[in-house]
Amino acid sequence: MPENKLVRFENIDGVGVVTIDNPPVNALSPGVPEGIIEAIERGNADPAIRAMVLIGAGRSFIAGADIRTFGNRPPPVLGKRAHDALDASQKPVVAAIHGYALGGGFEIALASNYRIAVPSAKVGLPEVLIGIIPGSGGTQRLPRLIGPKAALEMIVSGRHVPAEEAHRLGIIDELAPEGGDLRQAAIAFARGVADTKPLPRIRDHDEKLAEAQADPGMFDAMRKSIARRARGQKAPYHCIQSVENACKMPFDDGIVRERELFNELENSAEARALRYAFFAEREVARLPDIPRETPLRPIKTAAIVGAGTMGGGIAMSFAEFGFPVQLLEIDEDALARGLARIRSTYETSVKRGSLSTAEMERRLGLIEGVGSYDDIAQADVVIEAVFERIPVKEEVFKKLDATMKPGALLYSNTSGIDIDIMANATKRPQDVAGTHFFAPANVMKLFEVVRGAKSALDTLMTAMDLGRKIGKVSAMAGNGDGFVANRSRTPFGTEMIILVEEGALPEQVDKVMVDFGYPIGPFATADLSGLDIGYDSRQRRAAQNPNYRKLPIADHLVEIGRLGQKSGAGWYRYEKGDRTPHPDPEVARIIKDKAAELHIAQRNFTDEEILRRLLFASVNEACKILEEGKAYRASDIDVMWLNGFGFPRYRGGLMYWADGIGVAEIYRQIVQWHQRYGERWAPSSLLRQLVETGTPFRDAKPGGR
Ligand code: T1G
Repeated sequence: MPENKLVRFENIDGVGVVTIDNPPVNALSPGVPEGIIEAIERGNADPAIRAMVLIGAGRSFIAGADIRTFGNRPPPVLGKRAHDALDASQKPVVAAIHGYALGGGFEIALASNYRIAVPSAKVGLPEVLIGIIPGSGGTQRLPRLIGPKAALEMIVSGRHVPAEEAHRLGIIDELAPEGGDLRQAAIAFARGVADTKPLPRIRDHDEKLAEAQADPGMFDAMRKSIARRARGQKAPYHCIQSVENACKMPFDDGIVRERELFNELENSAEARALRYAFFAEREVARLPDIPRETPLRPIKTAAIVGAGTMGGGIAMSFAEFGFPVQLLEIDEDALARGLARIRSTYETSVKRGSLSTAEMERRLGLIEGVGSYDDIAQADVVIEAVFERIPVKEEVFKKLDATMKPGALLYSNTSGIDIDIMANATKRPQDVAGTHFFAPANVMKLFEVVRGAKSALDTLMTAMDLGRKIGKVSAMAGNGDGFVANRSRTPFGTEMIILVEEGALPEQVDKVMVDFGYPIGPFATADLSGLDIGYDSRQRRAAQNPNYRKLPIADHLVEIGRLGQKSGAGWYRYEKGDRTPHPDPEVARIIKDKAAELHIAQRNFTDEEILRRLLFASVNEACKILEEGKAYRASDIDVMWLNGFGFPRYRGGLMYWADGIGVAEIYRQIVQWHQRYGERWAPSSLLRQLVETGTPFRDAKPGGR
């Protein structure tokens, strides 16, 4: 038998140490499961071996099956799976966990007899996040180990559970000292259990399943509780079904049924789209024109200029990930309001139980309000988050240039103002770039890094890395009006209002997008963020471009004080203290009157036409962005829509969804609308090229090359 380079077996004084070595995360790529099976069988056959340890080389235990192989995975070579070999082992196997034990990796640990871990490790079954279910016994073993209720929560959420919590739950048998020698600790543990008979096997213990007999409604309760967020998806429901099976069937029958449910999903559209999103969010970190080894500037401390809603949310993002952050506001009252808003946001989370009081105090302890630029001069990075007015921005960057220590990074949270305007207000434009957060900044994951004409490579690379360090998904964007994310979204925003001019109602458009998978509709979203924000940017665009297509109905709502939720009325009306949008006949009347005034004929719309008008408009703009080289790849734009605009993840993203319809059909439709509606539907030349060459959006090259 040729030596398996991915799985090593060593006899350490009678303990067989099985090391999985498949960087970067020891995924169960072809050869790894086979190597584990061979090692376990070898240990059982070798009289010199009394017990075994499973451990991962490098930074992690096993992060699960190799996702790259999904859709064309070879059947198990040895006709059995690692967890079968573990179940059959006559000698104890100890899983020694550091880094991650996820998916199939965690299932191997669950099939082992014992689990020890360092406190910083994380375990979990995140399969639902890629549109499948655990397929190697996780849905049958975990409920037997921790009870069906706790198992349901872990499997349906897919969350990564810290080792200390897993220890409290009874998943981890022993916590090894952090920074100690896990391998040695595991070998010692294995020696200690070497003579244990019978060996503890989770599959043999049904006691905890009694919880389901006592509360048979728990499965339907879980189905009900996820109904809103799992709309249109199968995997979460298959997870619940498989755990329910565990409580109603013998172990081996449950395993067979688990595999059947898994096979139903492996190649589903939902699973393929979620896999695409998984890899797109890794690909977005690769910057073709910036060397990976570009040195990063060290960031230990941060400062935010402007304690408004965005500034406060940004400060909270830094505090959440342990960065001391100063919040600068010259006006004392404004600073007090900003700090109070942060505290009340935390208090709401504590009330909801999503944050502990101790954690709130820890984070508040990291946020310091200050009143002068001198106070922040020593910060490693400063992010400006003041009003979106050019003169105000220039003033701030002049002050930062005069105050900040040499080498400090000067970033702007502007959502669309030319970065070079801020850079040119300083004598150190190489240290300036855009770092665009999305509202609410402490919640939305997207972190758009905007490249100025003079931004240095380390300024950009450090920004990309900083985003990841504060729990965001960083994506690079070229400079220009609206950068990439907002620019690609703007035609969607314009088209939705023009549809209303032509006769669709806000509630109809919102229903179409909610049915498509959005958490809430675009008109309700606009009311949430405030209609004055859109109004300001439309005024700015109209001032810059005389041919700009005005939106009189939307402007009129703002001019009569309907600003959205914050004024109790916008596209919808709101009851006092309630955020539920109620269709408002007053809005329908305003729309009718304005359309008549503008001589716009009104008509009925099919849901499909509404969906296409909104999304095709943005697909066309995305092609123009790629054409101009303002984004590296179509999948980056998808990452932005998934993490910045709530695009339904199980649809992969705007461009991935568009590829599902096909370049030719989208082009045909856009050409038709160009003839009907004019210039705003002028097809991008890249789109035409893609049709001519039969190239899908995913392979579109920046600059159309
Ligand atoms: N398969 C293939 N490649 C993987 C991988 C996996 N499972 N996990 C990570 N990678 C690659 C990733 O693409 C990247 O590559 C590099 O590793 C570093 O990852 C039977 C069927 C483990 C928390 O869903 O959540 O088991 O870009 O940048 O931020 O029931 O990766 O460098 O070329 O994300 O430190 C279940 C998926 C599979 C876990 C580390 N497992 N991975 O995060 O690094 S289904 C998962 C993650 C399954 C069984 C079923 C994260 C991580 P590259 P990274 P990170």
